[in-house]
Amino acid sequence: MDFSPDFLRTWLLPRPLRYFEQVGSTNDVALEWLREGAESGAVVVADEQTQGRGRLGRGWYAPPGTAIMLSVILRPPADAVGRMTMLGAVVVCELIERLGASDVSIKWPNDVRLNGRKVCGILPEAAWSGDELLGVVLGIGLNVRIDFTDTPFAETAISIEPALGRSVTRLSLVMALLTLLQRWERHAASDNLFQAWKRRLSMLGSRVTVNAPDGAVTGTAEDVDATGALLLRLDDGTLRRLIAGDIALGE
Ligand code: BT5
Repeated sequence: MDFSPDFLRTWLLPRPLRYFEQVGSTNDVALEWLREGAESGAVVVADEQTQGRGRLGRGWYAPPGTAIMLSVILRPPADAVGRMTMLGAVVVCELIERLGASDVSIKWPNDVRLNGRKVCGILPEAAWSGDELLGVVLGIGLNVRIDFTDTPFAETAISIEPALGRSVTRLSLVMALLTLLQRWERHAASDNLFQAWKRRLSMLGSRVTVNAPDGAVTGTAEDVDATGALLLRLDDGTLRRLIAGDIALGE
């Protein structure tokens, strides 16, 4: 077994861990825990999710024993709340680069790519009590050894082990990920984080189509701003600022 919840629990102290062999969604557990008053840095890990969530009602695929599914409770300062996707993406990029991978990039807004394919998805979700922000749950799904053959993701997804050609334990990955997260979290509002994110973006200068909430828009991905928004130069010369949406490379 390449994962030990008991080892992780001790290593994490004083921060608490909730571990599940099987759960609906680690983000749902963490959001509930946050509302019950969980401390910052509390971690939820599952070996399998039955209701793993992506954005916009999409699902997340990961058979048991093959991936990292984790949610961390954070209480970022107001100026860093909008930076949680950026934070997660930079942390995961550094993690994979430290394993020796060279082709690691970020597809705006929330995919980490290895060799041009999605290796990780990031899902930050905030919990509110009226107008008061209780905190944020940062959900991370990382493919370690998922066999995507005969799945709908065979051409678009990748896992760390086959890409690197060697085995890695999920325990060591989770510990390294949480260590990097703790290090970067304090600098979530900094220009350093923004630059670390921006230089890994794969599509600046390329022609892209973004499925924005109000419909698809095509243009050149000119830049990003410090909030993480994408600045898209439309064909009529105007600049459109997009804060969320899906991006499709090419026309
Ligand atoms: C994401 O959504 O990429 C965010 C995924 C976050 C998953 C984590 S796991 C721990 C925590 N608990 C949860 O319930 N969720 C978080 P999005 O950008 O909407 O991408 C979802 C899409 O990626 C799906 O519709 C598929 O097309 C594709 N996909 C699903 N599983 C995948 C995988 N393992 N690897 C690569 N692509 C996948």
